[in-house]
Amino acid sequence: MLAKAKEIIDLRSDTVTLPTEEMFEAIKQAELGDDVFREDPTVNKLEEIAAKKMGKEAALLVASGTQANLVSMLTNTRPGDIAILEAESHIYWYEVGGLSTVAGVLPWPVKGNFGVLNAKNIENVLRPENIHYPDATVVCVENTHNRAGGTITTPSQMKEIRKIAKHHGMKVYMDGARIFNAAVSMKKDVREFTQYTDNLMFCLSKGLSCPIGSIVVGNQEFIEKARKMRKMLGGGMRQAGIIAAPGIIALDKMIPRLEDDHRNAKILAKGLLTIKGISVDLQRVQTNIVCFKITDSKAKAEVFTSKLKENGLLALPTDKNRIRMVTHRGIERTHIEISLGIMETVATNLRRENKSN
Ligand code: TLP
Repeated sequence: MLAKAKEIIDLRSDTVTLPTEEMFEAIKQAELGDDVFREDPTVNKLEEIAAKKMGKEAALLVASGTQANLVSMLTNTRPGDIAILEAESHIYWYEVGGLSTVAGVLPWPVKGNFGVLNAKNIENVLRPENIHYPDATVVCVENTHNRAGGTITTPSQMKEIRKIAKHHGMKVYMDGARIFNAAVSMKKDVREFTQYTDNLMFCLSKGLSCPIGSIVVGNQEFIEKARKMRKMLGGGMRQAGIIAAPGIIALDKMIPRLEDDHRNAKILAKGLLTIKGISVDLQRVQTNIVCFKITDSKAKAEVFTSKLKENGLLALPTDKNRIRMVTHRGIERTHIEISLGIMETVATNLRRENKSN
């Protein structure tokens, strides 16, 4: 008889979540049409629901978060413009430079406070009109901020950013891949955040458990142009209702449960605090992401995560000595307890090895 395979605990990302049974059923039952002709009723319904939920006029279903950001940047700017963004933002770090290579935009990175921009650090990089300078036309906010560890830009901070952006004639765009995590964590309606943006995107395929998809939201004119940009990028999809059907369930049912992920992330972070050789800033654990540092100068994040993997625990190294763990629907409290046990063992073993070397 075959031994039962040991369960792998996957904390690399909330993108690993699988669709629910109800989502699979909805995919099977979805009413379909050709979405390039705007004839897919399921896509049309999802876009309508998404726009309403975000307090904007219109929405557009796209393939991924990266495509959503690129479509939005192409729509918000002209080649040669400056986009002001946080120095460790996803658009700047992880999107293969599409902002520059495809949209022809000059990224102007600004260091935020744990990923959060403010009026002062934006104002510091703004320059008066001058024949030499490109136009800064958009400020991008990432909410929650991935590399900073899921930190939230609050509605009042958003308001401040909007004020300075508008004062200087710029648009406010939000990479809201995980904006529902921010809203749930602060117990606020998501529109309290989105009201300070001109347009934004959010992901269906992360904590909301959909297999594919992100949504760009904004006014009618913006979405019309974005639709064309999506087509240009090869993102015009046909019977995309099979993607939209689980998206409708996600927006209807999957948002409140993000609270469980936040609770588990806090338990994980507090547990990590007790492990020798690991440091974590609890203040930064605001949603479902936990970033921690390996403090032993000889230990490397890559080595640490490969040892975790040998023990059935998956995590992502994000720097030489930093590791990221993300909680999601596949992770229960018991998984957190098992993970902490594995972390303790690996940390202790590595300390011993480093001492004897
Ligand atoms: N982030 C992924 C990886 O790319 C790192 C993850 O596992 O967190 N904006 C933000 C803030 C994101 O975190 C991500 C995905 C994206 C955009 C891009 O979304 P996808 O992966 O759908 O292209």
